[in-house]
Amino acid sequence: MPMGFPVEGFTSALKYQAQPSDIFLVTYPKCGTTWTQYILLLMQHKGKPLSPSEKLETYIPHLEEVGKESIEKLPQPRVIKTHLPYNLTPYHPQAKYIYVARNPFDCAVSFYHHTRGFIKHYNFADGSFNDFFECFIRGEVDFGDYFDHLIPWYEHKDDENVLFFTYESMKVNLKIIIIKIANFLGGDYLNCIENEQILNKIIDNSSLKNMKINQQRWSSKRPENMPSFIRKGEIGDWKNYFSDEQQQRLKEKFMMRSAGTRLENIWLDKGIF
Ligand code: PPS
Repeated sequence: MPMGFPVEGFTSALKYQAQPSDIFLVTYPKCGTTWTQYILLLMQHKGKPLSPSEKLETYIPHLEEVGKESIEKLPQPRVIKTHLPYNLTPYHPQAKYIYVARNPFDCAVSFYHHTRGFIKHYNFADGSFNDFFECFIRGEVDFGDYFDHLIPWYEHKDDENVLFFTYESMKVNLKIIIIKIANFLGGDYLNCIENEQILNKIIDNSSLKNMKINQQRWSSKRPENMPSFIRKGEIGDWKNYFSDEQQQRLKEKFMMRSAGTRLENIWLDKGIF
């Protein structure tokens, strides 16, 4: 767990009783959580953006940060963010689970900047990427090993109540992803894709350019000399950080952990690494 998250939040989160109407947004950190979280909110609000003084987490809170009591106060149906792994995520067969995955290379770089930037939580402001890489590849980072998170969820990607997609697919064609989300959630969410104007507003307000504005809506303030929370938002930034040896080591771990699954195809055949 990130330092700064109360332990009680975590222990009480594990006891949250999932409701049939719940929608869980599940991710490993730095894999597209905030982007998808905001898209869900925009879908609920017919594309209307959050005002600068509002916080995204008020509407879609982070389960293991706030604990179960705060979640239970929300009206139903609830949308709940979590980074918990599959076996710890509260489950109900009728609840819906949206899982967003991102390639581990870009995830590691994004996580490095996250860990540097939240100085009081991590005390890692002077840490190098090489230092962080060693933690990441050993799984000694917030929420544990990347592969321990991704693989069990990937194995459930075809479950009726799971929608699995990648950050990279959002970058390539966000409209298709929004349509998939609307069809998966049904009900009022379908209004967003039946009305072209609303759909365009959702796409526009969740663009990288617009999400870089008023970032206090999704993040606490970072020091001026650190990259902002919404940083580069690109595919392939890892190439600016990884040595050949680091690339090889993470690729080997990926191959080893994804052996016997079709996971490798979601990024390998797209030439991402
Ligand atoms: S967290 O802390 O786990 O909630 O972080 P998370 O939101 O999962 O991931 C942050 C990365 O997502 C990028 N991001 C975006 N990319 C493209 N378009 C939009 N609109 C967008 N919003 C967030 C953000 O920049 C982080 O990635 P990096 O690579 O660090 O830029």
